Amino acid sequence: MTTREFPPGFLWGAAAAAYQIEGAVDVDGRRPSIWDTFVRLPGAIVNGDDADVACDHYHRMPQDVALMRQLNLASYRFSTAWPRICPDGGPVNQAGLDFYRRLVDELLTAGITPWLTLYHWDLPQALEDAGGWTNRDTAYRFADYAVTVYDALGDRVDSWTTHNEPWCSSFMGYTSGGHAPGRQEGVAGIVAAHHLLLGHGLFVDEFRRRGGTQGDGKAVGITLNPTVADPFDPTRAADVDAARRLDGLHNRVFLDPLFRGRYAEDLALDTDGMLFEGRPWQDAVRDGDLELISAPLDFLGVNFYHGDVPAALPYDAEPGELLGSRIEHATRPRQSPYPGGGFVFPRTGRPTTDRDWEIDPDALTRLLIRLRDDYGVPPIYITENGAMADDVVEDGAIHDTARRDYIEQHLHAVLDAMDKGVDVRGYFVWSLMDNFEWSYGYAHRFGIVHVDYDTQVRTPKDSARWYAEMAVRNALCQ
Ligand code: IFM
Repeated sequence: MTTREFPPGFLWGAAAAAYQIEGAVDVDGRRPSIWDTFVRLPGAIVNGDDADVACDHYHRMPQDVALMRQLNLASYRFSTAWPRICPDGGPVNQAGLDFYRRLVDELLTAGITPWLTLYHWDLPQALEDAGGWTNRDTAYRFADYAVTVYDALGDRVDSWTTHNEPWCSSFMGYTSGGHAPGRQEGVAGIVAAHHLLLGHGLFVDEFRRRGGTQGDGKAVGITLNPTVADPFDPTRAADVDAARRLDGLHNRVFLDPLFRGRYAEDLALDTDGMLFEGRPWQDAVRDGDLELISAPLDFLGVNFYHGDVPAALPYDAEPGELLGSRIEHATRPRQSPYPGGGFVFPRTGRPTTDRDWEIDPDALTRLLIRLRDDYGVPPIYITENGAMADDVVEDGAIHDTARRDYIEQHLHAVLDAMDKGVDVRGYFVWSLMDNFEWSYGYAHRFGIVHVDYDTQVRTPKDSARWYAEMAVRNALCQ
């Protein structure tokens, strides 16, 4: 048996998010979020699914924590629901806050470290009605909400993440329209991104003012979903430029303000002449914003599933040659999430998951090295990684070998980066259990635990048993 060990203290966890698992959307004072509205738009979600019940985690939380313990998880990454805690974005709803108090207490009693994310895409609908993330005021409302959660749980939760994948909240929500709130307004995605970052910076400032420091065991960070952008044909100048633009609009639009205190110049050139409400997106950036946004962080969360290999248009593709063409999509029209677009994603020939995402663990290693070399980022936690698979239940068991292999390959990729000196401190598999996969509804399963949505019975898959064993050994063993 060959063994590759992780350093002592490496954090083994699993992740989930409020809207994807909780259900109970109108219980104890919760009010609608943008996703409650979006799921009801015709064609927005595959099969017309909604998350009204989801995994009913709100009512089954103690049993779910017991399951985490059974799986030897050292940490559980969850998000608090803004529309439970500040239902219309304003006054605090004690009953909503109490749910997370109970969750945190349950986790601590089980010896599981809570890893709390403040925003995983469920903006209160009332705030969207006032302009959502394109309205600067939303950043201040976010900071108020985040401080409320910190003041309530800061004595028991050490690790605080502001946003999960702000690229999705901004570019998928306001440029592509494929995610809630479903707006398709070009550079509105960048304006939204800036306000998400501002909200992040405002909370980090409050966190420090309240004495949140690593010396006191408290840590604050953000989770991004950076990609590796490789040109489809490295000898074609247009593809090389497409990769540069993709890198700008996916990675650098967040990494530069967070870790360099500025926006990249080529982003301005790429978006020249594209206006939001008649003005350049840069008008959203006010004096002092970038100082707040670039305040030092204690960790960076990295969510990784695949790299991206763009080919510039015009690109002649047969049906089925582009990634994503083999899966069922929601029927509501969506735009490219990249303002200006101009590129597509042809298959490179690599194997794919059942989600039609190409599997390229080496891209994760390269990404981690780049984050260190180009941005000098703080310690990294892989806050999401995992695979969607069309699982089959056979005699009550789920032999999800492809998911297990995917996780194992990516853990090796993490170790490869660590061997080259990158400071990675933990790994959270996505996801603890099957759940509401946004515009794909329940059709796409990512869990290491199977959920029967008719009975709510949870069944650990083979990947969960394997992961639990690796977590105890703190090593990959073959
Ligand atoms: O389910 C999502 C999660 O909410 C954010 N990161 C990607 C996952 C899989 O698509």
